[in-house]
Amino acid sequence: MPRPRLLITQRIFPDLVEQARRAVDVDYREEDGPMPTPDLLRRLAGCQGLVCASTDRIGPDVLSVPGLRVVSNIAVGYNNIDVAAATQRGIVVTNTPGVLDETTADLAFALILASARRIVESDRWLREGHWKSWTFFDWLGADVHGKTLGVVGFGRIGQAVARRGRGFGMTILYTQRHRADRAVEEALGARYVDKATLLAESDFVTLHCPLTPETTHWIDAGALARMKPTAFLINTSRGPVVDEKALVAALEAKRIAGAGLDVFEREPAVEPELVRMPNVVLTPHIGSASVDTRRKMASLALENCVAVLTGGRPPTPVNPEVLGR
Ligand code: 8YV
Repeated sequence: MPRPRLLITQRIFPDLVEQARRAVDVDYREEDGPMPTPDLLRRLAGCQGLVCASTDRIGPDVLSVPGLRVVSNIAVGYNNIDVAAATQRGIVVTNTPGVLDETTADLAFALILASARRIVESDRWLREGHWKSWTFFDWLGADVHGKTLGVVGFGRIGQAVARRGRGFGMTILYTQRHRADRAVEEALGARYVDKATLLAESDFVTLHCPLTPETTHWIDAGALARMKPTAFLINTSRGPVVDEKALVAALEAKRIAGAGLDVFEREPAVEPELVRMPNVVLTPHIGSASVDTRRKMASLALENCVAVLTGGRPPTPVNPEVLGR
């Protein structure tokens, strides 16, 4: 029996690759960025496992490679993978939930603080040599402590952000399809509200839902119109949850106060108007980007992939029904 073989589409920690090589053969693309599909299709031939990132589009073409058994995403979100097509072909899909919650929540809170307290804008101004004297009215921003935090999507990451909000004495509102356990609500002092209430009452609206047809453009012109003119929108989930053109229009019309955005509709492209706006903080999809967390993500993704290829059970499958067969 030849050893199973997996393909890793981009550069990760080399010692983790070496570790995987003890169990399976590995084709490792030691380059950054998404793997061009023709290369992916060519190199995947003869592999049974694929370890990819959310920048790799895994559609029916990739899933039709003969012998492919598992697609392991180095991400918690898996909207880059056609899971229905994978399930239909009996291919296991796995993701990396749990290991990046706190790191992503840290970034969401950093964007809340940075946008409210104008940290990036004032840093830029200081570096440009504009600081001649302290003045009473310079750089007045908004308070974060004691304000109302509206969490959209109250899963692990949303709850981790709510916990941080509690530490800042904030009132916590949340919305999602189903109400959370009462014990969770109580522990976080969080109140379940509908979309309209959350938008109308929150000083910070922070997005933590997965990207699905239902959440695409969840924040549109109508939603932005319901927000307070003093409110900020924070997005560390997926870009298309926000209608970016509607957001630009709302910011230009001062219908909301500002935004902190880590994800964009057409990454790596960003609306040029957003780049020019001083009241918007922009980061390049770095929600999970700490050394420790990226190690945990890559490690879990490899563990998932190797488990399937060596007859074990992957710890975090997305379509466990395939394993039951
Ligand atoms: C990933 C993410 O780093 O986990 C996710 O869903 O968005 C990030 O943590 C990124 O998607 C690369 O795969």
